[in-house]
Amino acid sequence: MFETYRRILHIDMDAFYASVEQRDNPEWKGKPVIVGGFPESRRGVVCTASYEARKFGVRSAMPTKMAWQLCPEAVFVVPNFSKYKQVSKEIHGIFLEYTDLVQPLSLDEAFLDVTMLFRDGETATRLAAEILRKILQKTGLTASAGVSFNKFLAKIASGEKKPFGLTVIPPSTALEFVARLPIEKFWGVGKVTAVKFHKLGVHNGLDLRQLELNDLLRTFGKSGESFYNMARAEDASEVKPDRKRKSLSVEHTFESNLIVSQELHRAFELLTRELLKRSQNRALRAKTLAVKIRYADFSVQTHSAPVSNIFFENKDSALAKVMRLFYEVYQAGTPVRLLGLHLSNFVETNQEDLFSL
Ligand code: TTP
Ligand code: MG
Repeated sequence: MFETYRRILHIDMDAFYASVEQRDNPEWKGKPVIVGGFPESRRGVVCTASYEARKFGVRSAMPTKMAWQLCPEAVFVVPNFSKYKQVSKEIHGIFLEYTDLVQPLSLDEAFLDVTMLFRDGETATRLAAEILRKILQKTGLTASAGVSFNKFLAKIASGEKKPFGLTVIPPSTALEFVARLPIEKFWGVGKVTAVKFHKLGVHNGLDLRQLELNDLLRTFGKSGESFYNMARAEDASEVKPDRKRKSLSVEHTFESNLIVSQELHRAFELLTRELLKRSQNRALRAKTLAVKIRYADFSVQTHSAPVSNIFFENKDSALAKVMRLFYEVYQAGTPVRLLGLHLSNFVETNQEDLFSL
């Protein structure tokens, strides 16, 4: 029913702080805007620059003084973090409409694991486009998205066509993509590592792929293995959601509507397994379980009930509980388009508790 490779999105706002300032000061639109410490202060650095300012060579982390020399006509603005945090909240709210598997990396970017929502890559791409549109609608700001089957590639992809770009790296082109990727773009390659690689004659992914695992381990320690994997377009790291999440849901839209009871049962079996896996990964126990049904006519029904510890300890009793809730409200014989499970009212446990219970 579900494909074997994952669907990961990486969403990153374009020239984030500067775009917020341009949005709120329309007279600055289309102009070079630099957000950072004031140029008079010797220690000020640039947080970010609008795309117009980047044409002059202005970059994040550059001393503001240097930015001022490169682009004296720019509008210099001090950062207003509470405003950026507000926008950040709004975009994360949008992500959470789709999945709980959201891992924020900073105020303006996050990974989303949408594997459970779809069967084909094309749909994940459409979802990414929908999210970009929603962000624009709700915040008036643009973001860029990367879609791929692991975090490493999704993150690289989102940077490929900025601003307001969407890039997909499917499994069929991933090796070729990585082969051409400059070594500086691999995760964990800073200035020092880049120099080491250059000395070894490694300038891109293809060069990197020629190195043996043992050599990489010897030269780079633990990171050697991740370089070895990335060169092969592999990255097994998971999207780790914010632990403070207060709810967890899994849902699946079916390609053709379900009506046969065995199919419904099978779908819930997979959803229940995924739900338990995710709550275990996150060492979370919920007190409330809800079942969601979207019928073919798009009407939605939800039904919830309390759950006890046994739900998390035994997958058969978990499934039995799910099926009981479902049949309490299901309009028998009506075709179903989507099924979902939702846990809420979390109490945080730690891994030790999970095993000793
Ligand atoms: P980025 O996403 O790295 O940059 P950006 O959103 O400004 O531009 P891009 O279109 O290339 O994604 O960082 C997000 C915000 O984080 C950025 O707007 C300002 C802040 N930031 C700093 O304060 N200092 C830094 O060195 C960097 C890189 C970012
Ligand atoms: Mg950004």
